Amino acid sequence: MAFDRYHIIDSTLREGEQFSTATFTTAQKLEIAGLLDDFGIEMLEMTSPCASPQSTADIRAVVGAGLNARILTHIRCLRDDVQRALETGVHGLDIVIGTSPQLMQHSHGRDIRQIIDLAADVLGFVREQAPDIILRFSTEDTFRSREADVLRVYLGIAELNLVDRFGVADTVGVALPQQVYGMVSQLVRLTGVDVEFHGHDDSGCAIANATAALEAGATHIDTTVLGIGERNGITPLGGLIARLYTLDKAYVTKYRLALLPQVDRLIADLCDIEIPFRNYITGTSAFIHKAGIHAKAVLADPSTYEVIQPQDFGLERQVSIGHRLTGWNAVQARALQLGLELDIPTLKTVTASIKQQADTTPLTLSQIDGLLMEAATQCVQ
Ligand code: HCA
Ligand code: CU
Repeated sequence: MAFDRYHIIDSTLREGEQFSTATFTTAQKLEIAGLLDDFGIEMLEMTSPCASPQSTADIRAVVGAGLNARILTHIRCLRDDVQRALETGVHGLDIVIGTSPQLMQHSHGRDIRQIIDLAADVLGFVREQAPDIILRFSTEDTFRSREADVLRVYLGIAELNLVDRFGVADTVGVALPQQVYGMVSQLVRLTGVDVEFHGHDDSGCAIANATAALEAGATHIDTTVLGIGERNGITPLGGLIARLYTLDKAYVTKYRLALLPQVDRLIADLCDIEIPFRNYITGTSAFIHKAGIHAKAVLADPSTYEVIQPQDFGLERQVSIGHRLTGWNAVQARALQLGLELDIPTLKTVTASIKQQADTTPLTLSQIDGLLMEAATQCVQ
């Protein structure tokens, strides 16, 4: 299990740029990179310098910012791409080539033997040019590739002793956690090389799959802020943090958790989208308790219905009161916040009144406050 020695590779500046509404300026990339660096992300992956002149300049700019995070760029398995990437001064190369039948036929037209030969040539070229650069080799669409093909490629490359890390990618979001566990544990056992997992979320398993990868010994997980990426994206940074936090908070305390709301907000604003209401940790409803039974228990001890402590992320829980599912304990808590000490029969009467009105329309907090004040005045009289 690699939960206590994993690194996050945040790819908001690469996979994230492939999200439908993402086009970051240089200044925005610097702002994102700076904030993720403050958060404590260990590695940031950036779009290939071959994508456009601005992409090349942006890598130089982010490398020049002198962050603690290592800056990686994502390139095809081609000598020319390596050359262009090395010229930017980047700290690491993430090299990728497709191994699924679909990609072998429609993307590069090579068979498995030719993929191994090409990778040996390109990875050897990297080491000649930049002996110390961080070097990762990954098979795109790993989980629709034939397992025998994938293992042949990785074993062939592991023998050459050129790379620091292998990557497995669930490019179309079809893998199940058990499949990810199986593939990653085989790679760890057979090659002894560090393994990175990159998982898309087309069918909702991206966080579970990243967790399975860590359980199997993966050392690096790819994320993007809010999960942005091609189609509906990849493992979201906040979602991975939530998953690991609930296994053991110690797995995530190396990060500055209180910055997460700012990180999610920045990307939502730059992409002109909302943070989804049900988002992990930062969604508007993530810490709202509603039903009377829940509210009562949470007011007595938040851990009854809360596995994540909002204050660790600079956030606050809310107890929703003005609806038909409310209970007098929640109403009492609000009264006490207002400095009103009402007896239980009075609180129950106010609660009954809230429920009756809320059957038609939920009440606002100020309407509830009005009812409580009124009840307090009547008690005094
Ligand atoms: C891509 C595909 C990729 C690569 C992942 C990786 C994927 O957009 O180029 O290199 O680990 O999902 O396979 O993002
Ligand atoms: Cu991807």
